[in-house]
Amino acid sequence: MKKPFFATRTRRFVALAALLLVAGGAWLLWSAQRSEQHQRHEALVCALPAQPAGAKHPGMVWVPGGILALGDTVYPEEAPIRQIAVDGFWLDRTEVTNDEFAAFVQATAYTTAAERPVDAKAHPDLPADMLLPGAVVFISPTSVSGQGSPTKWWRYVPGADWRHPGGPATSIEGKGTFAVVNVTIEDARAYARWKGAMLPSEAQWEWAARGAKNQALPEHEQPAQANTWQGLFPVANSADDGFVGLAPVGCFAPNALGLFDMIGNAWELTRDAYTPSHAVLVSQNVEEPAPASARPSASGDLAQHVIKGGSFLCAPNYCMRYRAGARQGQEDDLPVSHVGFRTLRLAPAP
Ligand SMILES: [Ca+2]
Repeated sequence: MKKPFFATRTRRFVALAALLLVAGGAWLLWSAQRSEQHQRHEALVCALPAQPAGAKHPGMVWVPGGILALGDTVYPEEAPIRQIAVDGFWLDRTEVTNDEFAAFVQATAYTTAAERPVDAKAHPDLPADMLLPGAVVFISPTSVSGQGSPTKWWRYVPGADWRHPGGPATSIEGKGTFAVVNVTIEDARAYARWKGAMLPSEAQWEWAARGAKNQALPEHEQPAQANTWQGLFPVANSADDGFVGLAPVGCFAPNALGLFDMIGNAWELTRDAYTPSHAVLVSQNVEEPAPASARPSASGDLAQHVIKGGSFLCAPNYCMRYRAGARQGQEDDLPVSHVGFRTLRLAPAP
């Protein structure tokens, strides 16, 4: 039987309205998401949750002890996985910020390594312009050619330091809550000593990043709640996480312990000397080793310390080091624009 014209027209109208409703909803959702991302691009401060009044160690969280499965299976330097006991400790809930570092510099008149000439004796082969005070800065290449070579995106920039993260023409004005970068192990140690704290060992750092859990099957996916690199490194950064470069601390959800940005944003210095695997376990639980020097080690390599957590430059196609078990060596006297730190305190549990 032929359907009445009116009923057919009504159904068409209802179908069209439903389609428009769905499309409109999708558009609104997309707009809201883009708007949120846009706002995060603009963010210069991300609010941190209040800590209880009378907190024993303000700005720190308690990390209970346990047995850590140290390491991972993605890159050779993460192997072998070792079981290691870690005692409890307090850890900064964020990376040290520019404001916090500025307070230290103001109180002590400290001059960072990047603000001093490079030790020519330690680096006899460096050209004169690389002996000037400065730091190594990431500069995104404009062409895809030669993108396999780090020299295409890392430049030694005279005048780059913690106050001028990208070089003399840049500043940290308005970026007091951003992670401090372009600091060396010596700088980080000086700050930590001033605070009555120390740098975490690799094991302590990794245990905290894992939320004080012995993870039998660590995650290898690029995390959503971290400032990393989305797109094809080093040429295409879609910044879906809201940030092309560094972010203020605390813009992403904390881990189960309340620690922010353990993964991504800035790499974090540890107090452990770097070795190319966990075959020889150097990670210390409590001892602070003697200060390192930039002189070549017995093997002839420049002394390095372990950095953890990856940075805003970690991408799936190049550096899947946005994982708790990932690690890298960082030259002791080389300030870099993606390396910062946080501090640890050995004190009784709350
Ligand atoms: Ca990012």
